[in-house]
Amino acid sequence: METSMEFQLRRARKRLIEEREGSILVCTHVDTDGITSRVILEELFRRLEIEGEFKFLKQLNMETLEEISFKDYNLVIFADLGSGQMDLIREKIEECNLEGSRDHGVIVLDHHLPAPCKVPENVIHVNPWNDNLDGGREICGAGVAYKFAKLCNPENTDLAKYAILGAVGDIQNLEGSFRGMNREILEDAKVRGDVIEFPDLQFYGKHTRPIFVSMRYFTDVRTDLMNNDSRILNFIKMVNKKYNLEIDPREPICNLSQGEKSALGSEFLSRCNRYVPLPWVKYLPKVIFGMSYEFRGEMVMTPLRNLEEFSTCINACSRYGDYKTPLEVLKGDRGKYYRRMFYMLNKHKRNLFKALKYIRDRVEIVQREKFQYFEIERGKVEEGIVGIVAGMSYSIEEVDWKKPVFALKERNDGYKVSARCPKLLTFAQDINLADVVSYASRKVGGVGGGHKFACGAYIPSKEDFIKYIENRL
Ligand SMILES: [Mn+2]
Repeated sequence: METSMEFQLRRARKRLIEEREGSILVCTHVDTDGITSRVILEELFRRLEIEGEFKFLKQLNMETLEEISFKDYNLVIFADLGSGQMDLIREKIEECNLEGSRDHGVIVLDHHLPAPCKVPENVIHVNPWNDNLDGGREICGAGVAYKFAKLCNPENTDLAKYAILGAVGDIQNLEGSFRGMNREILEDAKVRGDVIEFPDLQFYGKHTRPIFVSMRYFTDVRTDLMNNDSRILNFIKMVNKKYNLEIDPREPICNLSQGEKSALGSEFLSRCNRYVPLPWVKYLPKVIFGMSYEFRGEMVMTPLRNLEEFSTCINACSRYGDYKTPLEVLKGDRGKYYRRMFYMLNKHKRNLFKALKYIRDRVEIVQREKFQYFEIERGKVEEGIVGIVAGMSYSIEEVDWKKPVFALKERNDGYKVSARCPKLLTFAQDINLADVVSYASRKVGGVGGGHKFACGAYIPSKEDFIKYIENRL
C-alpha cells in the first residue's frame, strides 16, 4: 500500500508542476539540515527550469508567518520547518481567506513532530510521522526534500549527499549509524560515489585533530582521561605495547588503520567500563564505535571531508547569522566563500573556547535532583552558540555528566534556553528533552522544542520554567 508520504509527495509534485509559471516562495530553516534542504530545492528548481524565491527562516512563528504575504504567491513551500506550526499556518490561511483556494497552495516538507490540528485542504503535508515513522531518526528535512527531488526525476540521486549531510547535522545517526529511509538515501549517495561509510571511533575531529586532542574532549563518558593529556599519552603507549602497535598520538584518527582503531577502541571501552553505572554498560559500545560518513570528493585531513566536521563548518557561519557562506560552499564555491568559511571556523573555535572558559571560571552550576542548569550573563556568550556550549559544558568537572544540562541566556524579553542530554542517558532512560522543554515553555507562555537529546526554548521568565522542568523530568 502507498504510504501517506508517497501520496503527499505525488500531490506535491503535481502542484509544483501546475504552478511552474506562477510565483513560488521557498522557506527553509537555517541549520545544516535547513541549508541542505535549500540546496536540494534550489537545484531541483534549476533543473526543472522553475523560478522561485528563496528565504531563510530562523524560526517559524506568528511574527515571521505574518511577514510572508501568502496572497502574492501561488505556492509557498516550507522545508525543515512547518509541521510543528501547522496550527499557525492554518490560522494564517484562514485569516487571508485562502482556505480551499485553487490559486494559493502550501507544501510542507518536514520531519518535525506535527502539531495536532487539521491540515487545510490546500496544504500538502509531507512528514514521516504521518506514517508513524520516527522523524527524529529515520529521515531529516533535507531527506524529505531529496525524496521530493527524486520523485520529480529519478536521476536526481546526486542530491542524496546533501540529505545525508542534513541528517548528520540533525544527529540522526545518534546510535552510530543510519536506519530507515536514511539508509535508502545513503545507498543512493554511495552508488553515486559521493559518500563513503565505514566503521570508526566516535571521537570528534577525525580529520583535523591529533588523536590525543580528540580523546581529550570526549565527554560521553567521564573517565580519568578527560582533559588530561599526559594520561591520554600513557594510555596510547599502553595500547601500543599491549597490541604491538605504533600509534602516533599526534596523528589524526583518519590516519589509523582499522586494526589500530579497534585496539584503541576496545581498550578505551574497558577504561570506560570502570566509570559507568552497571545498567549503562551495555550501551557503551554505541558511544565509542559507530559509522563515519565522508564526502569522497573532499580532501582528507580537511574540515569538509567528514560530515560531522562539515556540519561544524556550517554552524560556524550560520550560528552567527551568515547563511550565504555555507550555501555557496555547498553549491560548489571554492573561492571567496570557501575562504570565508575557514575564517569563520577559526573564529567559532575561539568563541567556543572563550565561552567554555567563562562557564568554568565565572558561572555557578546549580544542581537539582534530575538536572542541572547555569545562567549566562548578558553580553557573554553569543545566543547562536549557547546550545553548543551547553553540550561542551560536560567537559567541566562541576557538570554532572549523568544528568541533562540547561543553559539559560538572558535577553531583553526573557531567556533563551538550550538543553542537552548525555548520549548514554538517552539510551538508558529514553529521556525526551524536547517534550519536557516544550511542555515547560508553553506553561510559562514561551515556545520551545527540538530533539530528544538537544533542544531549545524562548521563555519570558525562568523561575516557573525551572519548576515545570522539575515536575516533568
Ligand atoms: Mn531538521
